[in-house]
Order: sequence, then structure tokens, then C-alpha cells
Amino acid sequence: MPEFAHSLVGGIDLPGEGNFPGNTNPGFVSPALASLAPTKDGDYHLLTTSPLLNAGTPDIEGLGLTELDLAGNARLLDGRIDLGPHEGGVRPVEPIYEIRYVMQTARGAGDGSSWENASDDIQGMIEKQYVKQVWVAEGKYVPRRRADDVSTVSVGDRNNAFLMKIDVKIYGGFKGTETSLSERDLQSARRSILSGDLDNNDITVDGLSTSNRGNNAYHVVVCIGNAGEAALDGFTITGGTAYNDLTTQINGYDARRDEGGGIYVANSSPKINNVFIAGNAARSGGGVYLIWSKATISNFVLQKNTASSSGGGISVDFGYPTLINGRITGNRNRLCWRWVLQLWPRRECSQLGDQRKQRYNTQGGSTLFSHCLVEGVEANAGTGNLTPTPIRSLNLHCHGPGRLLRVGITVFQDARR
Ligand SMILES: [Ca+2]
Ligand SMILES: [Ca+2]
Repeated sequence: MPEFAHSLVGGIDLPGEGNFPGNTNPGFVSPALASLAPTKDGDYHLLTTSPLLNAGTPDIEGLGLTELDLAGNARLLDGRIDLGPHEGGVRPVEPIYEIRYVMQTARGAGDGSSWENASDDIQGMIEKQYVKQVWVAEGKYVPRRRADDVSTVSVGDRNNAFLMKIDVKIYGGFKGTETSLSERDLQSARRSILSGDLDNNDITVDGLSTSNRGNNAYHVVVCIGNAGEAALDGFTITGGTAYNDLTTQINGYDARRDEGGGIYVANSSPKINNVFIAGNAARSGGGVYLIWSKATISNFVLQKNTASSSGGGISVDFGYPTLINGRITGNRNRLCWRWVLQLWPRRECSQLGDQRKQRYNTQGGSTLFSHCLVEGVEANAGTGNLTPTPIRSLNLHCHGPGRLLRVGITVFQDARR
């Protein structure tokens, strides 16, 4: 056998200096199948991940190397030659997957290319090139990346959030075998929970955070700037705790950390559907905060969220959001604005008359309600709204998002300070 040094031969463990074991994956860009030989097909440049980079002979004296390699690039990069006739690695080309799959525990290759190769990183999949939808199986998911720097994993950082991305739709409520969206069963107990419980110590009741939220993420979901066709559909959102005075820049806008514990939407109009938003807290907009937004929130429950100032359930500033088929109940505010739903512009407490009307202020507001029932409000703008008679039994009977379709919106403030 000839002598080898700094070489790789498939299937043979070569003796000698610098040789690679025979089972080493050389990391070619696109090798042709061996069964096709002889062939000129295949791309045998090395990927940037190849172990053969910078593994050639350290001493190039007497090798007769030319200035340029076979492809016309410099023959010596990074101070040491690579195995083979080419120098330098080629970035792997991202395969085109329009749907990426996420499970609580990663499977197979973990690249999200299928349920069998599910990733455990929702944001990582949202950021993938070509992705149009991210499918998320049941389980609890905590954000691992800062909303203002989603390219970096920073486990436990309170600035972490799930950041929606233009034209990317995020769907939850899967078992992990479905091949179409219609196979989801949102009425079952199966839930994909997005949680702000970074330190994993929240006391939860039925999956919803109730206490130990002091070190939780400021926001669970954030959507800022042009959302295009972006959507969030089929999730429970809980544990967001927004009480920080600072702001941060996200997508070119200042985002406040004291509004929108569950969902923070600014200058953006995503579609949010089939969501259960509960057990979140903020200074304003405990469950949801919307500013300059035409968001549509449909088939939703906003329950047991709290605000130290206003809008325990939802707070809306300057926007044209549409709320359809929802229930807003048991949310709590501490200050005088005892509205579970707070719409800009606010009125001072002293200007308010009937306590019941404080629950919903329409003056100058531009929120569109359709097929809604808002307790204590006599004239709801919009179409198909129900008569303002509180139907408390609805509170007891509507739990699954799918069952809310015919209910309309019910707003109760049944938990004051
Ligand atoms: Ca090199
Ligand atoms: Ca916690």
C-alpha cells in the first residue's frame, strides 16, 4: 500500500500522520451517489463545516503548490492548506422548507424539516430562510432569544420573547403527526403553551401561571413593525410579566417593557386567532397591549391577567384592532381605571359617572367590535353585537377556543383589587 499523510480514504483507517478515520464525513457540498460512478456529477467543494479544512500538511515546502487552487481561489487560506484541490469552505445552502416543525423535545436531525426531525426552538425555526409556517406540537415553550436579538440564544434573559416575523404564520395545538392544519383538534386538551416562566418555578393552575413570576420574561409574544401576513394561531400564552421602565429597539421601533405581558404589538397588525391568554401581568395591558395596530384577535379568551395601572385584560392605544368572538373575564387592575378593556384616549376618574361604564370607554376609541357582548355598555359600534345584558353563564361554559365561535365577546370585571 502506498503511504498516505493528511488524507482521507472512505472506509479505510489509514495509518500515518494526519490521516482521518475511514468513517469521517468529508463534508462535500453535494457529492454524487457512488452508484452513479463513473460520473462528472457532484460538487466536491468542502462545506464550512468540513473537518478537512486546514488539515493538510503543515509544511507546504516542496509540494509544488500554485498560487491559486483548482477553482482559482488563493491556495492558502487560514495559514494551512485544506485537503483536496480546493481551498476554503462553502456555506451550506439552506434547504427550502416552507413548513418547520417544533416539538418540546427535539427529534432526529432536529432541523425542523419534519415532525420526525422536529426542532425544539420555535424562534430558530421562525428565523429560517424560506419558512412560511411553523407548526408547534403540544407542550410548554419558553423563549430562548432576546426579542431585540433573535439570532443569539440567551437562555433565561428577561428580554426574551417569541418575536413574530413578517409573513410567517405560527400554528400550535398539534399532536405531532398531522399533515394538514385541519387535522388539529383545538377543542381537545392538547395545548401548545408559550410561557414567560424563564426560571421554571411558576406555580401554575391548569397550565396557567399564577405566581413566582418575578423573574419571568417581560413579554411572551412580541410583534413590531410590518407583519404582512404574520399570524399566531392555537396557543396558550401565559406568564409574561412586564414591569420594567426601560425600552429597547426592535425592528426599528422603541418597545416598552411595561406593557403587554402576554402579547405586545406595536406599529404592527398581525392576525391572532384561537388563543387563550391568561396569567400575564404588566403595568398596562396585562394580557395584551396594542399600539398603532390594526391587529385582528379572534376566537380568544383573555382571563385572569393583571395590570398595576390600566387594562388588566387588554389595553389599546391609537389603533384599529378588531376583536371577534372572545371572552374577557376575571382580569384585574389596581388603579382607578377599572376597565378590563382600556381604549385610548383615557378619561380621568373624576369624569367618569356610572361605575359600570368605566369598564369600557368608547369615547374617541377606534376599536371595532363585531359579534360582541360587552357588559354595561349600551351602544356597541360594529355589526352583530349582542344586547348588553350580562350572560354570566357563558363564563362557566366556554373554555376551548373552538367553542367560542358563536359566543361573541363577553367582558366582565369580576375581580377587582
Ligand atoms: Ca486552509
Ligand atoms: Ca418564574
